[in-house]
Amino acid sequence: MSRVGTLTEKVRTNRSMTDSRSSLIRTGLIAVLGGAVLASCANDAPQDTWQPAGEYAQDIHDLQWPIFLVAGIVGVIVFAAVLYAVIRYRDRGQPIPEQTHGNALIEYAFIAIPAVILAVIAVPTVAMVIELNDTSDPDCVVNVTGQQWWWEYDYPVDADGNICGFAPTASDPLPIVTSGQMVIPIDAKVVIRGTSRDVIHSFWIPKLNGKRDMVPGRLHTWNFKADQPGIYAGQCAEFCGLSHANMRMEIVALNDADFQAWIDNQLSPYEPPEPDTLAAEGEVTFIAQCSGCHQVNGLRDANGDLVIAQPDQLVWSGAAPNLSYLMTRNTFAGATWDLLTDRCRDFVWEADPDVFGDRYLTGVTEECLNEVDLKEWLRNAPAKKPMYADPEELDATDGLVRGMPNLALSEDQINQLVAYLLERK
Ligand code: HEC
Ligand SMILES: [Cu+2]
Repeated sequence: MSRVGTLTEKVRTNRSMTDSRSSLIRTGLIAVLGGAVLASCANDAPQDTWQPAGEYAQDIHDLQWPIFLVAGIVGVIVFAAVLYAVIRYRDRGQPIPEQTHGNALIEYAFIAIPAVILAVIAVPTVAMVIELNDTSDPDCVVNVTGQQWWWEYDYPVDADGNICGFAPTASDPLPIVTSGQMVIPIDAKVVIRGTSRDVIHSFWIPKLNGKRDMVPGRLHTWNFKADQPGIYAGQCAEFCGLSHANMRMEIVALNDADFQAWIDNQLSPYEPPEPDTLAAEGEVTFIAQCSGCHQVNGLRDANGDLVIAQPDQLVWSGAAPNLSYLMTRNTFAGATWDLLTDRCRDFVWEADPDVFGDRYLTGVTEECLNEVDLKEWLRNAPAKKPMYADPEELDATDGLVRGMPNLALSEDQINQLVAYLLERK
């Protein structure tokens, strides 16, 4: 090669070296800025595993950090080696180097080093998995059942007549049945016994523990403990069909006195609406239109007979939410919509732990009711939350609805029902 040739070659190489360097810097900057933006979003994210709020999530977090660190160091070393090789050995038209078969020592080392790292990481990881799965000696047991597309919680009465370790004031208490928001006492080891009535769902409250799949025909246990009163949000983490994205759940943690108040309220007797009110008309409409699927404990028909829902004859999963105390929760339909207006929602959700319980137990008042979403739901539920719940879709479900159908209610009926439901607390 002539001298001139070598020179131009050199200049070309240098220039493309600078190009690649500046593009590298650009990419690096974008990555750092992007990371900063993401990190700032995550600052008060409700579903952040990096902000544990109870023992089990804290355990996972304490394990996650050192492993993330080890993985990070390995990642940086690998990245640096790749970068070095890419720059140092990039194609400058040089002849292909001599090909060798490999180096036994290096190959063994590359097997041994990761094996040792993984073995070291495995020790605390396996220990932690075993510890997290120890669901013995619960302070409180809640049965959790997933179905398309909401969670039901029922609180069994134990042999001593206690619910979740608390003695209800009511004698002969019934099990409490609720949905969307699972209410627990703080600082208690709450064990859920979970399953599903249709497909596989996954129960996940990131700030309180990892995920647990809920498989039909099987029983899965999982622990929860919350340090502070408040609402901890989560969502179904296993694709479960059309409205998977609308299947959320919340754990509401209350201090002991507030939890006791919650239990007693959930067992309080049915209060029929005052005669000749909109709510009284709503009760009649409810019995006619809704009570086939939805249970309201203690509701009696015109003959004085108890009205018992039979959702198993109408709904694919065999269940519909119990509406006896609907207005004590503050979200509905798979915890996807608020029963509270935005302002009232913030007042509860952003409350300091010491006043949270009081605000939560107030439930939904007339001034705070988010009528818009509730009415939209009653007007046409499948339009709001995609479900296979309308007659033309029933072929796929053997004549049973999946979710809540469009009941073609009039606006008058809807107003009556809202007035009636507003008293369910
Ligand atoms: C064919 C059965 C069926 C009938 C009839 C029915 N619903 Fe529903 N409803 C459901 C199912 C199933 C859900 C759960 C849907 C979901 O969240 O995915 C539901 C959810 C709801 C919810 C949300 C409850 C919660 O805690 O999340 C309300 C409120 C409700 N229905 C009110 C009514 C009213 C009022 C009527 C009568 C006008 C009615 N429903 C009639 C099946 C029914
Ligand atoms: Cu699901």
